[in-house]
Amino acid sequence: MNTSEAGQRAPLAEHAYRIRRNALLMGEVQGQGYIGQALDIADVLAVAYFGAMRYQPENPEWEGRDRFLLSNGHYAIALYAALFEAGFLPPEELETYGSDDSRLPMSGMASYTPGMEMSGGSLGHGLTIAVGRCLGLKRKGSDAFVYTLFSDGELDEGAIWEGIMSAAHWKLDNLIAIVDVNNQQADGPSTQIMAFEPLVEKLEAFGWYTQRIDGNDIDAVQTAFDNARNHPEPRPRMIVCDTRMGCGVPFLEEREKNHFIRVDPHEWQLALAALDEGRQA
Ligand SMILES: Cc1ncc(C[n+]2csc(CCOP(=O)(O)OP(=O)(O)O)c2C)c(N)n1
Ligand SMILES: [Mg+2]
Repeated sequence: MNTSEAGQRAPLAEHAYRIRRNALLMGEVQGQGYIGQALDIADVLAVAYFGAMRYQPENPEWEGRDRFLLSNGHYAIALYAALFEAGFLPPEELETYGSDDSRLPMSGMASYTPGMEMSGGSLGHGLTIAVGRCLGLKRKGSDAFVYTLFSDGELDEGAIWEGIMSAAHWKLDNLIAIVDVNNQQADGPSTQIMAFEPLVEKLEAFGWYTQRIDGNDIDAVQTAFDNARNHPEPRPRMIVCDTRMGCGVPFLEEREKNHFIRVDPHEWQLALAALDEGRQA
């Protein structure tokens, strides 16, 4: 959590609502964006930024910070939405999303955006980069955690499994990885493209302390993050999050989808209204 804002934080669900809202506002600017993914991962990001991580938004490179590595670069819109909510970016910059010279390119670039720890785009690299960061932090005697988010489609990448093996080999208890199992990827449902189940058993067999939760149940997410941080064994920690693309906007959640959810120009405002309705419910 932001170490410079003592004690008065909005409830996690309110942060998740605002992260979803920020993502929809950015999506509306460009008329597109990976909005289904931003809506599905908002609860995880709310807990990461408001219930788990240490950081100083005015000093993004603060040495004592926990690191958040976004492996799936196409989720950048989701991370930007969280970085706005966490105070790394001023609200007026939302409308620059995806435009020339913006600090918010469609795919995450570490050198452009405060709080963005790695450049994404080519999938499958976040976990091994996180392993290197964890080793480096341990060597420096730091007690910071490295969080990395990757997606179920990335389980098809060999480098992910090298990361899984090497993190366990080096007993990286400062690594907390989150995999977003929305059962979607570019070519169809993830489980049909490349079978990865039973995922928990596989990860445990590789040596990871593994939890599987409903990634849209914010209390369950908070408990899993707490367990991951406090687990006593010298093992890396994985949180497998089952999520629903479009979560928070019922008509998008129900829409037939395949990696990309189609949103017509007039529907962005409808989506914002539907999100507001859910907030009041
Ligand atoms: C190495 C690599 N291969 C292919 C792509 C093209 N690509 C972009 S997103 C994506 C789907 C990845 O799966 P996932 O993130 O689970 O999809 P989503 O849940 O967002 O639908 C693919 C194949 C890429 N960016 N990098
Ligand atoms: Mg997916």
